[in-house]
Amino acid sequence: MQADIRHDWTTKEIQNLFNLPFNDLLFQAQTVHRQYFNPNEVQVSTLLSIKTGACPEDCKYCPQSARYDTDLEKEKLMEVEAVLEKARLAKQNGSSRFCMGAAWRNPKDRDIPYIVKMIQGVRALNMETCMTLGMLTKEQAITLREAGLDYYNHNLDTSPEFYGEIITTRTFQDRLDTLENVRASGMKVCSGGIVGMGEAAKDRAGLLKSLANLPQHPDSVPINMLVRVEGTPMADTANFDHFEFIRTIAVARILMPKSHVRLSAGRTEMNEQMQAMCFFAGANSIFYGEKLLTTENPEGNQDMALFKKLGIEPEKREGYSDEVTEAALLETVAESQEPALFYNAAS
Ligand code: SAM
Ligand code: DTB
Ligand code: SF4
Repeated sequence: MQADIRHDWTTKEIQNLFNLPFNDLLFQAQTVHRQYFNPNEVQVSTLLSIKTGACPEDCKYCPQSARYDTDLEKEKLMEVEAVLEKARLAKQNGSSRFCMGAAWRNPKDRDIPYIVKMIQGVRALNMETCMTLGMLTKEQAITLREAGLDYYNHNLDTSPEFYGEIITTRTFQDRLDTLENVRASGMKVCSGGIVGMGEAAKDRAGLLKSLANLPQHPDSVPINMLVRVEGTPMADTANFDHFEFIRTIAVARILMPKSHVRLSAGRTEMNEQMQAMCFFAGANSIFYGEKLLTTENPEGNQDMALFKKLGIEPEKREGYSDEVTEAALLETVAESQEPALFYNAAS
């Protein structure tokens, strides 16, 4: 019997899942995971920052906000051809999805023609396209969809109750409105959040409840562990308990059985065993490549070495005719002979 797809989760039910004995929670999550996915496949995407820094928003975690002094090199919107060059490289390295992010509150109408060319160019490489550009109007969402954008990432970030502690320049409702515009346009929704920002356990439950009770579950749910960047108000936030992180992945898997749950930012703080536990808890997507948007990510060969140790293969795209990228990834997996025992793990 397959787990029901529900949109009426209560806070109590979610807290009860979080409070299960660890083994019971992981067993339940892995059981649900196997009902909808091959447990030995993980989807891989590459990220590129197409416009970096000088963002007018005040998200307290973010190195790209103009309000914090983070030593970041600001960059204007990249040239279309430079973006496509990076996409070609990502494809050669085995990625089948290319995600482009901009440090904007929202795209301006003058940016849209360039954005459209980027989408069309990446599509022409036979890669899936994803963008995260801030808030979108209905019309902008339709334009991006018509250009061929497959996914739009827009995170809820945290619970509605904690949200005001983290961002004051846009509301939680603004985020829900953008998600509604993306959904209505027919694009696939990627939406998740960040843990480890000093939120309470009830806020992690509140974030997952908000995601799971959307009219449709997001197709992808990135769970980020806060990357503490010097100069941001969150630089000195306490270490986040790794077991609580794994529990968050497991509960996301149980609440949203058909969604790809992405083990997202924060992996350079996690050793291989921790990441393996996250995959067991139901994470089945990662960002691949040495950089996220502005911060470090594990090297691609480390990830492939880990995949090899765990018998994981990169997920094949549905209806995907071009075998080149999968072949490239599998070759890298085969070549990864001497994997590092740990990433930049403190433990
Ligand atoms: N500016 C757009 C926006 O905010 O929607 C798109 C880019 S923004 C960097 C995308 C997401 O990255 C944020 O919503 C947040 O969840 C995540 N993020 C940013 N900085 C982070 C950090 N230091 N640690 C973890 N996740 C982070
Ligand atoms: C998401 O949820 N995580 C990614 C992606 N969506 C765009 C971004 C993580 C950013 C981490 C901080 C940085 O590299 O700037
Ligand atoms: Fe700007 Fe996005 Fe960073 Fe917020 S998360 S400061 S909107 S780039």
